[in-house]
Amino acid sequence: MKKKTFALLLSICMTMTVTLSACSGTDTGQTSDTQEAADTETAEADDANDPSDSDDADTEDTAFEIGELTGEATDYSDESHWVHLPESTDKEVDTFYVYPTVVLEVDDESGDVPLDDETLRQFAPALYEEQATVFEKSTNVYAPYYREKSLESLTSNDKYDMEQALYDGVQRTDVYAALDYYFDNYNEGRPFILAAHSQGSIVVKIILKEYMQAHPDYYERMVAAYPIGFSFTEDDFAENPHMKFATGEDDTGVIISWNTEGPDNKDAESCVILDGAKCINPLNWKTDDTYASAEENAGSRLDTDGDGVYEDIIPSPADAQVNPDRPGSLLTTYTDLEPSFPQVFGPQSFHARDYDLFYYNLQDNVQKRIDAYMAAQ
Ligand SMILES: [Ca+2]
Repeated sequence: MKKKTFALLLSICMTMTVTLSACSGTDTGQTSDTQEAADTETAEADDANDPSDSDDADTEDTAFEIGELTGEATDYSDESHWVHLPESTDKEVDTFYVYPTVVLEVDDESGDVPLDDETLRQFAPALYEEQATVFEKSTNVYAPYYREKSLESLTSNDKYDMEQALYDGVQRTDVYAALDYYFDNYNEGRPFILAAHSQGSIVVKIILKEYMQAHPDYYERMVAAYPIGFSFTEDDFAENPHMKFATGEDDTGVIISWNTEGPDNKDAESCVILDGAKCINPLNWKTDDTYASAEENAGSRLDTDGDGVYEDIIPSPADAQVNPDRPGSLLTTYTDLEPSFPQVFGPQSFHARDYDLFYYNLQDNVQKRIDAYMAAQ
């Protein structure tokens, strides 16, 4: 069976019934640093203010506690639990990439997709090829498998509750364990980038709010976070003053995000656009509504025939403008694209093309922020 893009998969699944076999989980019972920390914290809740109680080197310097985790973490010492590990670490910076929603529905009440799910195993690597390859030019890219929520399960939550569903679920447990394993065994002190799309970006929001606050020693090495295709809101930043949204093309330690839409999504309900969402334009790296014509687009990368091979579209017809009337929305007048799952994103969302349309500007920007980070050391 040929690989297809997420959008194509969605469009197919909208017109046919997909039967997904119920698969057993892949837990191995390994306990992560974070799980240990959470267990320790739970056991010592009554005297949590005494720092001498903690035996975890990563958390003893901070009063910030990671909330109790759900379930047993996936074993990330097993390389089959990674979508991608770099063949060499010849770059000075890493990327940790969290994939978006891959599986539409599972035959399990939890909505959690087991790591041996056939659809997940087929299409998570396809999503990696589509999105995470943009970071390969400048970084060593690490991408864990994690038990994501199916699209059906995730979008059955009110959009304001999707973050809570992933926080309470095994998604946070898995990705924290993957981060623990990555920092303990792979990172070797290098600066890093967090990257994600859609559901993965909600997970990265949780990482930024909680995991990074519990690990300030890691957080200070974060060049930038690219959790694209979800909303980071004014409330998020007010409640988490350690998080900052990007204001230009080369600020570091910041969050970069947008949601690509055509004009017809003007008043649409979209599960990824939250009230007060911020947006940066990937063509001119402005957060105001300064228009960027397609001439500023360094190139798109699309799989127009769905064979899994991406073609460079240079010059690209995609322009972009931060939508002044719809916070969080990046407006493009290039609408000759299949909309992404209108039932959840609105009639003219190009959610599944957030990376593709601006691929080469994004690739350039990654290098620019790395250069700025290195110059400041
Ligand atoms: Ca193709």
